[in-house]
Amino acid sequence: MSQALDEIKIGGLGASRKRVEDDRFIRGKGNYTDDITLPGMLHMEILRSPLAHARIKSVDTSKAWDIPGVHLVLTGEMMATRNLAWMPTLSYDTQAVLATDKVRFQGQEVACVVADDPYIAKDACEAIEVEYEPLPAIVNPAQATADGAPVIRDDKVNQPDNVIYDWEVGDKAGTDLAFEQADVISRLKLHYPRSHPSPIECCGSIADFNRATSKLTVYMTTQAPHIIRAAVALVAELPEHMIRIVSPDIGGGFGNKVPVYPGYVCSILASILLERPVKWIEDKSGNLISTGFARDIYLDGEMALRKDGKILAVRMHADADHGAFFSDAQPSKFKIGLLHSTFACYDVPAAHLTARGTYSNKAPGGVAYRCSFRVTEAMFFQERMIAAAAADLGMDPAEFRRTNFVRDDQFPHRTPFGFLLDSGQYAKCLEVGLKAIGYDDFRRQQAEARKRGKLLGLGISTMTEPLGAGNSREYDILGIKMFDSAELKIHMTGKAILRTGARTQGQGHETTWAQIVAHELGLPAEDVIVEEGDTDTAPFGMGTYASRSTPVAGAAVSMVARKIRAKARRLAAHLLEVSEEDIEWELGRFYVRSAPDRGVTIQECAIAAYSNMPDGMEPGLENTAYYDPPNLTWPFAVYLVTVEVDPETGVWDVLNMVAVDDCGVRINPMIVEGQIMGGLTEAYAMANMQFITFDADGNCVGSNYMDYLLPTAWETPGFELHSEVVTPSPHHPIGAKGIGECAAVGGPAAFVNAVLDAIAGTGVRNIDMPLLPDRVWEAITYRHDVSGAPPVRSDD
Ligand code: MCN
Ligand code: CUM
Repeated sequence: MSQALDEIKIGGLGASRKRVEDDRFIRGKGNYTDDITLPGMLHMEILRSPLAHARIKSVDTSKAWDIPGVHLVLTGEMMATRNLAWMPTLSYDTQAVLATDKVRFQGQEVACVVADDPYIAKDACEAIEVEYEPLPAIVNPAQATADGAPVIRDDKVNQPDNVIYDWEVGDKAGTDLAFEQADVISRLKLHYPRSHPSPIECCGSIADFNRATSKLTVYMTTQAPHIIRAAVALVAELPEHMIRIVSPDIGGGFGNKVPVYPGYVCSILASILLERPVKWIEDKSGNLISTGFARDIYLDGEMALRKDGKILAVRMHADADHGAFFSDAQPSKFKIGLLHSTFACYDVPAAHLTARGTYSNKAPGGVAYRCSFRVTEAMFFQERMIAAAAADLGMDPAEFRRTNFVRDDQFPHRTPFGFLLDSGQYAKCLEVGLKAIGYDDFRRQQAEARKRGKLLGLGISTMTEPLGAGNSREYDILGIKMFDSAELKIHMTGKAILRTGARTQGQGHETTWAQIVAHELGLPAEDVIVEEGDTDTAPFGMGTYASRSTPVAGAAVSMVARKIRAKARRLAAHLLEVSEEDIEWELGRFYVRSAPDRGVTIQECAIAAYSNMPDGMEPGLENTAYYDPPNLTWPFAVYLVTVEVDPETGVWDVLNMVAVDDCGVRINPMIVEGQIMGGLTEAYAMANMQFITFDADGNCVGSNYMDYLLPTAWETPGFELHSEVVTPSPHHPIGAKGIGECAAVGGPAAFVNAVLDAIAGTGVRNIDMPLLPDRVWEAITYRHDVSGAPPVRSDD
């Protein structure tokens, strides 16, 4: 009889184990960057530009130096003497650390002050006198590429205009041919507005340079500590082994904490110059106006269709507004991230995508916010286009999707842009969703309500996301190949410590990685502690973003546990005095095949590794695994929303929302549900209320939390989640796919499609997000599309 452990009881795969990290978080015992205080620590504040585009005539810091308590005032000119006025970005561009020649966006870093406390530093910033000569501002790609447009990046040689790149992918000739044969051509044009990740904790760093040991320690808010270590080594020209990056608890990242920000660099230089720890903690508005924005992309596409509803081809153009510096963190090969994952879940025979990136007088934009490198934009356009095409064909949108989905027997499926989808059951997810929302019933109610002048709408959105960047053949950042790592040390009593190269920011790795170890080794999850974020102790890894942790670091956790199990098997054979071939494994225990009662537990093997190993065996029970994934994992989801729109005011309310997510095997179902709810909440906020844009002078409009609204439990609708569809990834060791971003990626289009469905018949094809009441009202009243693209009037 089997004596295997009950996997759920030990907190293994599939257990909805409570998050162990919450023990400290809910007691207020988290250790965030701002919680850290070092002896002799000074404080740094940044002076930011009030103008979007201006030449700097002079910077006078004398009054700031005179303020008691001020230790250092840094300007661009001083940075330049150390070759630090500019730094490289993660996309092979350069970014100003402190401005020297010009300011290029409102909120750009101009100078900083280090003082005894943050208040003195702030006052001293205000005492710095900067003389500007204003220049015309550019706030969109059309202005950037217009004749005679001022060149924003006149600091760069070989940059005669504002174009960063022109990129294309797909089959142009095949696509053109399909369009010639189409019965119907459907078109859609939209702007996916800027949005901001706005984590609750802002960015910050404490740099601590110790002259005696030559060691630089930086505590900072980064999702990718090892990449930062490499960047600091290159920018500050310090030896890598003398740099220790510690990323303590993070109060939400959402992509905002991937880039390298000037504040980090300035605090490091200040600490080196002053030989004291220097703390920089960004304020909320600094974070909102100057750190990595997402999206800001103009999408224009058309779809070639056959009368019966078959998609023949897709043609798309993207104009991406990157702001003043091209600082996206994304795989080097792909200029516009993974935008070409668009239409992956549909069987599209031919497709062609062109993309142009341009500079503007806005903060750097285009970083990923809860999405795998522009997948949000890709899926949003896809699902808006699908809805428009179904309407043009006069076909039911659910039926149109069903007709065109990649079928279950088509996996692995090569998309027209070259990705290889691993697995999925798309039609089944849709059926579950339609049933849950009561599709046919709702359509009847909708028709009846119309007769009474009430506007009800139903929106569908699907998404599939390429997660787990990536295989090292195709994916690198600045030439560093993308893979990840895990190190597992089993102590002699069978307790363990696991470290990975990822960095949790709230996702729950401390809980879930231990569950993978429990699954592989039968050690109770509570016997495994998980540590991430310290480059002196963690194995090298590329960090946590693009929901790559489960697909890559999580796979490394499985693999390292399997290495440990292989060694434990040899120890078991020795303890049981049989040959290794005669040993079988069941959860938590090795036994003799011919005598299942004779066995040893994994804990007995652990102590043997320290006390009773066979001759010739290296002692100890620890190992490291580096995992280079063979492919990306492709989760799938269907989101359905029903809304009621008030035609008098344009206000819309969510009646019901259903989410069907298939992320393969769920390590911790409760955490997965939390990730989905968080993502749906953000999706709702983007679609409904988050407004941040620019006026003609480049002023950031909506640059405060009175205008840029973060959703609370009050506004957020309820969600009904479904988990019955599980398609394991065939190439992931435990069949798991990523989930962290899916709902934020796929959610927005469901809301927008629902509102547009409610006002069907007005001829309106598009309203740009956020669907604020005045925009919806304008669309209903004047029966035209409503764009929210900048510039807007300052009083809007
Ligand atoms: N998980 C699981 N089973 C699966 C897939 C995932 O149990 N099949 C669990 C994982 O073990 C992990 C969590 O779900 O605890 C998310 O896993 P994964 O999808 O691998 O994503 P990452 O851990 O790489 O997290 C990154 C992702 C990103 S890129 C953004 S942005 C985002 C997100 O996670 N930022 C977040 N979710 C967030 N959640 C919180 N609380 N805070 C953030 O900043
Ligand atoms: Cu894509 S935002 Mo997340 O990658 O940290």
